[in-house]
Amino acid sequence: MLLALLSCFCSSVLAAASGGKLPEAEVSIEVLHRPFICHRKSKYGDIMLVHHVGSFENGTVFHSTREHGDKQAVWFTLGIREVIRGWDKGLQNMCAGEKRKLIVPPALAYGKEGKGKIPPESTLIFIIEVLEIRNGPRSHESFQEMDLNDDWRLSKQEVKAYLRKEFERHGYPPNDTLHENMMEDIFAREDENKDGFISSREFTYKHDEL
Ligand SMILES: [Ca+2]
Ligand SMILES: [Ca+2]
Repeated sequence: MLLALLSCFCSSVLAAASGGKLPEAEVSIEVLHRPFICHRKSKYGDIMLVHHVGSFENGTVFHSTREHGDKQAVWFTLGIREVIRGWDKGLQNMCAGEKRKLIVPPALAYGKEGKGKIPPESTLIFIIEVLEIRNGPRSHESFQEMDLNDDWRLSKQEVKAYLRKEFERHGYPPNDTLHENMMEDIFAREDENKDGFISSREFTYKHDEL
């Protein structure tokens, strides 16, 4: 978290030093298909299963999940920079079954350097189809599940109870020493104001850069 804050601070300093405001790059979103029934819409922290086709502006396809590799759809977490920023920005509020076309400028994709098959300064076009949306580990729902007494903050006992339950769920024997160490580790990282509780704000990912 501290690192995220520092990098954010540095980039705003750089932007200021380079002589004022850089226009924020935008991703263009076109909804190609939206299902009639939509039980939930994607939001930051959700994990999403998608098929996608990525191409350059000239139409050359550089990746297609249905054609390449193991031909499986891929899971990723929305909003945590696991994927390019263009996806984090462009895949919010989607329904399972929805299909979108995103036009992602280089600033929200692989930028000046490029990556692998992607040359520097490439605008990328994606057709993305969402197969499934689930609660990620940082979702509001997960927080509520951990917050046993509904006071909107997680105590050390609540975090330990959660760890014990998760271990059981995955078939591991409870291990108090391990739970204690994991809990201390979690609090060292997440309890930013060191008041002995993880607030819902501290729990949720920061999205400063999105
Ligand atoms: Ca609580
Ligand atoms: Ca706290």
